[in-house]
Amino acid sequence: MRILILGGDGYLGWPTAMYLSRRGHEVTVVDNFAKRRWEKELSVLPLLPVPLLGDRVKAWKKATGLTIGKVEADLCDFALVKGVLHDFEPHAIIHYGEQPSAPFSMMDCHRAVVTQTNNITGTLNVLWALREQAPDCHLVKLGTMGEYGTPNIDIEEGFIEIEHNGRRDVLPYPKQPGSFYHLSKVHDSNNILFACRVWKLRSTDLHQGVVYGIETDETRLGPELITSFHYDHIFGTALNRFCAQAAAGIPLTVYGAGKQKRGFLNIRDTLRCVELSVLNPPQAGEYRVFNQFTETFTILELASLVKVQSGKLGLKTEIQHLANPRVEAAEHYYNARHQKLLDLGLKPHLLSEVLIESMLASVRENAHLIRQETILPRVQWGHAARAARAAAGAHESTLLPEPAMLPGRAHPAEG
Ligand code: USQ
Repeated sequence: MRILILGGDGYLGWPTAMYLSRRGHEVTVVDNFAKRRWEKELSVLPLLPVPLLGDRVKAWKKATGLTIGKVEADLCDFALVKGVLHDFEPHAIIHYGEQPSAPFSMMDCHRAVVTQTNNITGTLNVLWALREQAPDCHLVKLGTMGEYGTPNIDIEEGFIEIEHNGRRDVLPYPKQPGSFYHLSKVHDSNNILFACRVWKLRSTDLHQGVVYGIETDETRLGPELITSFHYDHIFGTALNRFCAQAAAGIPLTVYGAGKQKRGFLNIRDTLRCVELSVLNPPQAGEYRVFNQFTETFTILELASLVKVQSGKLGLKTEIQHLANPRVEAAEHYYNARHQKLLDLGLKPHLLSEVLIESMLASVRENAHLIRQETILPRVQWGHAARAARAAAGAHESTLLPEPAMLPGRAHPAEG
């Protein structure tokens, strides 16, 4: 198939491009390198320097003989998006091309606007370009499990049957997201659902959990084929951060008591889920949601697993309960359905001790590159920030001053 990967220079986009190229698809990557600019702007670069897209594509050709196309384009430029679809005539588009961080979106007004403008405008442009250039093309959109929040009932896959005043209907599942980033995905979902309904486009909205992992079969084919690994407080996600913290001898940063529960998946399963979606497209006019995660853990369970495994490697790891910088339920019911991808044939790579050990070992090799000042959370969601700002006489930012601690001097434990 001819497949376009939007945001194909990123943590998941690049491994997806290689994975699908290796399976015989004609792959072209579209990216405007915005993520690389945000990383520089905030001084939160990935653990290892990531080769430029041009060099990655050359390295891929050298390693496999296969060609991955590349186009530099901003999805917020409609003429460019339309031009790419016109030239490439894709059978499927995989859309990762969004600002992916919740803390980034909660940092200040500017970043909240950047997140929502970039994400929502980009997706709207893709929808209009599909309508005009490729109405049969299948849009596989990366959404997030965070769209649902943590309701006190079971979470379904996108839709829920409701009985109200004696009548029944199947309606979009209620969304209670926890950041302006997660909200941007909800707005996207609504726009995509609408476009499928009125224009008969077809789309799979992958409500993905928190991804972990450094390696895929393709990134292992050469040092220039690595993907970006973030451990910082902006772009790093929970398990990846904990592994980096353990490798660097820093206490693990559990927010609050760590009883918040989330869905997780291995980066290898992200690739397979996307492939399964592409190979099994929906009907014209169909908008479907797959909940894309394989296991649920509390944050404290994850930290405890990392602590035990790092102990086996001779690392002495502490768990530190920080005051939670986010506004999220501290303890809650969480039971989310994730059946549809299993029905299509997904065989999950479940989190094992071996995997944590190999992640730890791999990060440990480069532990000297870890910049400790980027670890502690500095973006506050709620009133704590207001108080801190008032105390500092500042107005505009929820970014707290750079902490002087590490390791040893802890934020107050929340228990
Ligand atoms: N957390 C900690 N300590 C840390 C980092 C995170 O306790 O050092 C906690 C957070 O409070 C939160 C949970 O871990 O309860 C997950 O946080 P995260 O930073 O790993 O993930 P999140 O902000 O939810 O976002 C990530 C990706 C995003 C994706 C989302 C899937 O950055 O692109 O959409 O995971 S989900 O969480 O299912 O919405």
